[in-house]
Amino acid sequence: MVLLQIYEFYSHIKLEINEYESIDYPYIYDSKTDILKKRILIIGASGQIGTELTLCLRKKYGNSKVIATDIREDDGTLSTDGPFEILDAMDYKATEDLIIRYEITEVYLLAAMLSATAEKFPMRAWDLNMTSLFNVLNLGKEQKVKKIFWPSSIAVFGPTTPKQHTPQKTIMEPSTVYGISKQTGERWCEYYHKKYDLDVRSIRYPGLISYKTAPGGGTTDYAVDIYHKAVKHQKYNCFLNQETTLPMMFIDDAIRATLSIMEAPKEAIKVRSSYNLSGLSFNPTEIAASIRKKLPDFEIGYTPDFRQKIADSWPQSIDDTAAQNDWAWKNETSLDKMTSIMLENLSS
Ligand code: AKB
Repeated sequence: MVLLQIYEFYSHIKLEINEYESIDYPYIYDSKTDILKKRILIIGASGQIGTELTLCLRKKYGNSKVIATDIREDDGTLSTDGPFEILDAMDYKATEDLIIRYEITEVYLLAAMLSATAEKFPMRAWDLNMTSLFNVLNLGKEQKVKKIFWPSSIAVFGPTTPKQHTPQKTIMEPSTVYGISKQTGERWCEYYHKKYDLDVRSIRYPGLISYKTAPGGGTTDYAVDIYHKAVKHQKYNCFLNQETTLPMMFIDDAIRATLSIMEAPKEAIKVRSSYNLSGLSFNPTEIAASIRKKLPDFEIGYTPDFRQKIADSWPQSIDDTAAQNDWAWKNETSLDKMTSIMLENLSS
């Protein structure tokens, strides 16, 4: 009986190592022991990035190794094949309990209030965005977790930032609550790294476009909403004006970037605030033109609202040389390719 259990234990490990070896990801520096011990906690897993990241990390490391959490009940997407727990990202004790119970080694903190909603609820946004970050930074400082991922955003830039090919280091005077919280968060990540040698890594995401889970409360959300209208053969009324060019990215590229930065060796990560990340840059007219290549009758109209001012304060394109040099980042999906994938998946 004991022998059988020992056999089962070792054959399980062997299977996991073999599964791991069969997956072809470019940046794998962890030892096999690290991989076997790896337990990942995703906070805010039901959101736009969280859903896809959880599914991808489970595929890579095994379903039981990736614990998805969110403040909302799951609809079955994340709880069917792996562990799912309800967690309020602002609750330090509950976060700590889960980290201990599941022997967590890495945390991805994705819970946040985005730009448009944050302008409506400034204090709630500040509370959520900062408290959740301090919770995980302090758990890291106490060595309860080894590695942390925290997303920043192009919202850290402001009206005085150069708009074209915005450099990694430049003037940053964000004019939105969300942008102020992300800029502050970046400073704290860098501080915890320098002062406590905490391995916290971050990316300044552009607007993300995906079909599995809708974004919620962002200024760049129009670039997802537009596809939902197009597949229903309805006209789209855009809340930004036709000239509003913003940095954007297809979700597959964003997930690949997230895995790459997290898997790069510690010494390779030279920016400990957050990395610029460039994907696509387009305005509403250009995305509509891309849709029309597939759906020639598609129509768009424009009624800019309060989100126009937010968008006008952000860059139009991003220089991501640092990410390219430090962890070999390269965007892959073009606007037309993304349009094909979005229309195909939203139609089926
Ligand atoms: C938003 O629009 O608020 C987000 C972002 C750019 O961080 N998508």
